[in-house]
Amino acid sequence: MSKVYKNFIDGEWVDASTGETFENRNPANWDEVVGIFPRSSKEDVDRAVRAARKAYKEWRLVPAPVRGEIMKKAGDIMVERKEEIARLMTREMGKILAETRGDVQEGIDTAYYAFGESRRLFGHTVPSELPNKFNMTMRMPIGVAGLITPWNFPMAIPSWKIFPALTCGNTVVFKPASDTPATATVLVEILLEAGVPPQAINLVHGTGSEVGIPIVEHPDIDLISFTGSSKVGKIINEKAGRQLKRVSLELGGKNAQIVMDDANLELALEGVLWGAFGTTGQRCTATSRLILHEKIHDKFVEMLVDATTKLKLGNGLDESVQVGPVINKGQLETIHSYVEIGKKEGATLLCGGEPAEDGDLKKGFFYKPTIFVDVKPSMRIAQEEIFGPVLSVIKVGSLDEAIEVLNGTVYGLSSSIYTQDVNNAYKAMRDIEAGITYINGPTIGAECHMPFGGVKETGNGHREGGWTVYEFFSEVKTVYVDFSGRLQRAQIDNR
Ligand code: UN1
Repeated sequence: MSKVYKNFIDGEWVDASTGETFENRNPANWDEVVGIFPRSSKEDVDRAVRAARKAYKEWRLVPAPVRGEIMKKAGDIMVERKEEIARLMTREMGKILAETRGDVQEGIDTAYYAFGESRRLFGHTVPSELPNKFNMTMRMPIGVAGLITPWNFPMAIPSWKIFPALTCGNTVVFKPASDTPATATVLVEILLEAGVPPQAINLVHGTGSEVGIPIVEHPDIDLISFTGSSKVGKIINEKAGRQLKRVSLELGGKNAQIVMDDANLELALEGVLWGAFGTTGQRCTATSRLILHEKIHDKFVEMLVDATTKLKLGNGLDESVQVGPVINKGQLETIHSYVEIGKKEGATLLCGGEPAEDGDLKKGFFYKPTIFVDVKPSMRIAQEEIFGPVLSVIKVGSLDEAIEVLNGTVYGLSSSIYTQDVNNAYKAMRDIEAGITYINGPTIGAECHMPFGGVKETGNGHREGGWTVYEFFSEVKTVYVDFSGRLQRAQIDNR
């Protein structure tokens, strides 16, 4: 019997008001049902928002350091349950154990960072232009936060949003991806055990259109944080914009790694293998373009293909496996359709290019790590986000050309350059159009206490992670205290 999960609304574990459910299956073995989940609707969202609104009245008045202690406790529980959560996550979305352990660790780091930050929600004190007057800013919570998260980082990304939202004094309505509802449920259980007031965190399972959109459109939700595709992000921004909601969007990427002729090639090889095929290429930050200097192109491609064809695919619970399945059948088909497009566009396929179906692999959705060379920057496989293990290699003649190619997409999330020349490195830091640039490291691997986000169609200017996400989840209030005992007119009485 598969485990039956529930929503958490208004302090109770409940079924969806529709009475309907959906299944969550293991992408490495589609016969295995991980759990049965409530398929919720607008009615459930309405109840969740009412509860969160009620809870906000008290939660906003709890001292931030006390809220922070609850986050610390949640981090402690995650430490104890790390292995169990990692295993559940691997079964639910496929990535290998080393990575699901990393995903839980990112949640733990984020909890502990929130604990520290809860004592640092700084405002400013600023001199007044008038005598006997005091000016300052304070950080205020905003209200009810609607948090909509993807399946590729089932613990880390919800943690990036929920911990700072709560630490700042907001209450939460949380809709996790319907491919990873089990990990999300564990996170909510942990927050409750740690002491978050039950109505301050509400979990509503279901689809984007039936639950996500009602959250975005709900007049009593004040802010939205969403991670997902640029296509959906634009719809959300438009709908939320009509109500002037604050919206943070973390969207697509077409991240590139540049390898210069002076690079340490062994290091660059390890970087691209991890960046392109780690998490089966299913990160917003995944390396999906490799920009090679012509002087090292042929040699590097040979090293790369050799190493790529040796990667071991399989069920992520097997510790010797390096690449897990892709998330579901639909995604497998999308990836394969891009491979067909690449071939038609005239790129040369060097390895992969088809589903992997040997033995047990056919029970799940596996795709062979794929490399195209002779890719032109304008080809669709070099422009569009694929979200799978497909790498497009582009040859260039100089650093300027490499940066121009790197910048030549609508996205701007992560980027990387391998070079041992300090001048190249600084030029890249300045001229690459991306929210994140790694020097001699792959495009993946952000740390939770640093700002995370992108430029252009990757987002709308906000940053997750670090101190910057606390700016998103709080509002600045400006306070003037006049202790002169008389009316002092700014701009007039002091002139
Ligand atoms: C994502 O792909 O959506 O930097 C997030 C990284 C991870 C987070 C990725 N720490 O690759």
